[in-house]
Amino acid sequence: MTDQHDHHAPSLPGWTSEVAASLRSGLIEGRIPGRVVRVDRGEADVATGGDDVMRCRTSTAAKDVVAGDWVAIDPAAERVDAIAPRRTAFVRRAARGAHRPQTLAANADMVAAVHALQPGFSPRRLERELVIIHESGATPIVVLTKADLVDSVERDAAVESATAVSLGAAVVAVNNRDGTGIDTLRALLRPGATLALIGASGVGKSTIVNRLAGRELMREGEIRAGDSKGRHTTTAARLLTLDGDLLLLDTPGVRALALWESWDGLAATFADIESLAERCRFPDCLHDDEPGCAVVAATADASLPTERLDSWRKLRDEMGELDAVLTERDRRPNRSRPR
Ligand SMILES: Nc1nc2c(ncn2[C@@H]2O[C@H](COP(=O)(O)OP(=O)(O)OP(=O)(O)O)[C@@H](O)[C@H]2O)c(=O)[nH]1
Ligand SMILES: [Mg+2]
Ligand SMILES: [Zn+2]
Repeated sequence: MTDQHDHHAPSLPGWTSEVAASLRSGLIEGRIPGRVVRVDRGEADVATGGDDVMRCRTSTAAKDVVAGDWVAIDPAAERVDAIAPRRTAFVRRAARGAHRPQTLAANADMVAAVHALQPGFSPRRLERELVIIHESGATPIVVLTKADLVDSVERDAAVESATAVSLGAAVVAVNNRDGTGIDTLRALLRPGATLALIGASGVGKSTIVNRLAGRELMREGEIRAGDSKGRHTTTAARLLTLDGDLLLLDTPGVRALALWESWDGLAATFADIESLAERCRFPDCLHDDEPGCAVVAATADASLPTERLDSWRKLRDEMGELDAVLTERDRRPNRSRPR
């Protein structure tokens, strides 16, 4: 290790005074700051300044470290000792049926929900992703790839549909073959800010990284005719620094995105429903079959698409079921307590 680590302004990807403040308590004697670029089989690759990357074990307190995390490491022991509080965190439910969260990316300033135009764009999946992105604290953007595989009518329809459900988020269609749209996407990035890319396997996340970088930093999936099945080319999330200090966090494709507690994210994603709800007769209206429901009324006059209300109900119920289990679990210790 070098001894040139200045704790006040190290040359780390995305370092800010805010990060310095969040790490201060972890930087006890002998510890240095770092940013996790990759986690693999319980070991973390940590950027420690310049081009230095140190492979570290993790202490018990830091075993849940993920790519993008700011950490305090013990360079002599090659060990991550503490994780700084996350400014943003992209968190899903570990698996349907599991009652624990799983963080896929930490400290992203923006998260791109990446979808392929071919075999087809799903606004319902996008809404689910937007709930998690809003809950994460990051700014959502939507990227529609493989524009070369559909005609312009189909592309424009998908852009319109994505724009309608993302309420003001930037929507960019790209063709990774000839690079169309990549400059539009690049213009949304800021030096020092981290863009995480999430989405199903095979939609082209790593290819976007390579186009933005102008060289092959990440392995891309092979083209197999007649087979659009996910092949999971990227196996671990990875933080990359491009020239110009643009930070990208490429993640492995995920098939299912079950929701963890994301009530604020749900409200932000469905701000249209939230604002209609202010005119419901009952302040605790569930927008199911209550009289005087302004949300249901809006579907009747087509100002709110029925599929959107259905989507909202589905996500609400999914989280409601999780809530019920978690509440029950929290109550259990009290029950066995002697009266
Ligand atoms: N025609 C076309 N193919 C694309 C485009 N973008 C990506 N691909 C191809 O789609 C395949 C999958 O791309 P990847 O970048 O590996 O997909 P990924 O989202 O990173 O997949 P995982 O790492 O498995 O999550 C590769 O064969 C790419 O060359 C595009 O805009 N047009
Ligand atoms: Mg990939
Ligand atoms: Zn209502």
